Amino acid sequence: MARRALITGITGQDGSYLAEDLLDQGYDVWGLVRGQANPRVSRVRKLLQDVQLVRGDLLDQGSLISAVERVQPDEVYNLGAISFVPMSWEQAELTAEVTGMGVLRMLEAIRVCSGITASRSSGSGQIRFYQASSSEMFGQVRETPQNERTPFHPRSPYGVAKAYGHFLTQNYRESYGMFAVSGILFNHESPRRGAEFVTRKVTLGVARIKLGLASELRLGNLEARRDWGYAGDYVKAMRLMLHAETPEDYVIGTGHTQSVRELVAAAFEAAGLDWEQYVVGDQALHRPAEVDLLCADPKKARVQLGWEPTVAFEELVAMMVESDLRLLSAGIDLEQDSSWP
Ligand code: NAP
Ligand code: F7E
Repeated sequence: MARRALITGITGQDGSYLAEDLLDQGYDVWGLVRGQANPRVSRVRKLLQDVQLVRGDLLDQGSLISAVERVQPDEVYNLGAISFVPMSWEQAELTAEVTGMGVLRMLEAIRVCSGITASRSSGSGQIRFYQASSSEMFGQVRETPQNERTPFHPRSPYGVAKAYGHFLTQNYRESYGMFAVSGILFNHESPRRGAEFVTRKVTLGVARIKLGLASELRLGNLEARRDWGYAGDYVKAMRLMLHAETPEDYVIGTGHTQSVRELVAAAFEAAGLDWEQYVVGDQALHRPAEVDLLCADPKKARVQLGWEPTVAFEELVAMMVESDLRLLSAGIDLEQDSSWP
């Protein structure tokens, strides 16, 4: 019988790639969707014929228990979150509830539905759980590159909420013997990336300028450095972690780091433009506390999971610029269809 996966956050960037990957692997895929007017059709439209949807919200414990009872999953991927770091200062409590407490509610739904208690730990037919942890937990980094043993020093309410979810996942593994793991994923991008994140903001900005739809691009801190990879590669690592023999946490990234300035230069160059003529610094886009430098050490994932990134930074940027030029040239309404190149 096909393995059955339940994905929270299926309408997001990673949810859409993960659903495709699991369908390719022969899985029966279910996606948790929330709200009255959801799912946001842009990213799930093409999947609707293959994926089954179940209603639920990470803010609502009962809905998660009902979803797990209905789907009877073999694997749960918890990708749902408020994931935009600046929003976590504006709505810190909501971020704690969704991104942090949401992990507790999902783990409790699995524990309750599996009949696991402190004296009756998880058995062989257990539900395997993946938590979407983040390199934002490293924050003000203590060492470079960052690996699974690097201490956390989060710099935003988002990073703090992710650290809570990370330790809780570890705690459920140790307390109840659950197969519960966290992937500490560094920034990963794609043509389906939300327009608020810097890579997509830049590639959309470049496409607008190239097509004469805009004359400038306003950005915040150009000196921050990130380890940027391709989302399609990273979702494969999630599946590999749940197929490992033992439940362990893994750092997933490329091992290379670039500045926002380098990202901007590469994106404008991909469209044959000189970025210095168009980019305007905007103090309002700087964060209350910045994460200055992230760079992964993905050795454990390479050695133990056989995972490696396949798309280099320049290739990723060019892919996103090309995709946005195609979308905007075709006059596609970004709110409707942009996320599905
Ligand atoms: P994304 O595009 O922002 O997607 C977030 C998803 O969470 C959406 O499907 C959203 O659903 C869902 N969601 C929000 N509030 C929810 C709630 N109350 N209940 C249930 N679902 C809710 O994020 P992403 O880039 O795909 O990232 C996936 C996960 O990995 C997130 O947990 C993120 O924090 C984490 N992560 C991402 C990166 C990265 O670079 N992309 C790196 C490390 C970790 P709606 O459509 O209904 O809003
Ligand atoms: O910012 C700088 C900004 O918003 C990257 C999420 O997926 O990855 C993501 O978090 C850098 C920061 O991503 C603008 O200050 C400059 O230093 O693309 P971002 P993020 O904050 O790194 C991690 C791993 C996650 O887990 C998160 O969920 O770019 N920057 N100017 C800007 N950033 C934005 N958004 N907009 C600007 O105008």
